[in-house]
Amino acid sequence: MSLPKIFRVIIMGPPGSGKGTVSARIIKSFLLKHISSGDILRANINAKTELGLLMKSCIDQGQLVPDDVISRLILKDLRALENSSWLLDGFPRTVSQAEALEDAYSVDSVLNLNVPFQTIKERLTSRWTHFPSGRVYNIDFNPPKVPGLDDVTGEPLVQRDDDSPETVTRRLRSYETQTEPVLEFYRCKGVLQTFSGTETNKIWPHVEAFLHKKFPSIQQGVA
Ligand code: G5P
Ligand code: MG
Repeated sequence: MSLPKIFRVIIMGPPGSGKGTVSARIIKSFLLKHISSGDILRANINAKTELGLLMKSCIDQGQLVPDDVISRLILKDLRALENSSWLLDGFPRTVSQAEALEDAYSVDSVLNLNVPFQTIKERLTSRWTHFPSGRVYNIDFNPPKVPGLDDVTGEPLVQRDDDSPETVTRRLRSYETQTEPVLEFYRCKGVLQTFSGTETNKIWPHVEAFLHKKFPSIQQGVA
């Protein structure tokens, strides 16, 4: 009997392009485990782990954390998911990270959300997050049912320290210099699929149709 195929998918895009929002929709419809590097780092900061304390100033300043630190962290989590299909959000973000991932796993698809920087700047100042789960809200786009509180747990929402306009500008700059070359890395491997637009609700049907066609066996409800 052959083992079921494991699918490995990455979601990329500039800060605020909707990676978290689209990932939440993907895992509702597809049997993929969502791993977000930013959520893992913020959980470490919240729990005041040694790693979290070391990385906090880097993240608050809108800089990337060192490649070896984040690669070790993510590859350890992926090893624990050896028999599951996964969706990786926020990693890899440099060519060196992409190479470290490639040494361990081959990636089936890279979904690239291509959203203009001006749209992103407007979005991030009105983002509210539930840190324990990583659920994101936006005052205009998807407000919580009760202002300031998470829909599922009723716990308070907070704004990320790195969502100030100056830090967002720095994050976008580091995306251009350090992360855009990763798109080329995956384009050369023939696995890059780009989705362009300014609204997640218009981008999402294209992502969903692509995944349905490419990975029919991991739709929720398909045995
Ligand atoms: P993160 O956490 O990976 P970013 O900067 O890549 O952070 P971010 O900010 O989490 O990405 P996103 O997930 O792409 O953005 O977007 P989102 O949260 O879904 O949506 C943004 C907002 O827009 C939300 O409020 C959402 O509700 C709203 N929205 C969505 N769609 C629409 C729409 O159509 N219209 C409107 N109006 N609103 C919408 O990384 C954080 C930091 O961690 C470190 C770095 O320091 C990084 O800066 N880090 C790493 N460092 C090194 N290497 C790595 N691999 C690292 N990973 C993380
Ligand atoms: Mg995110």
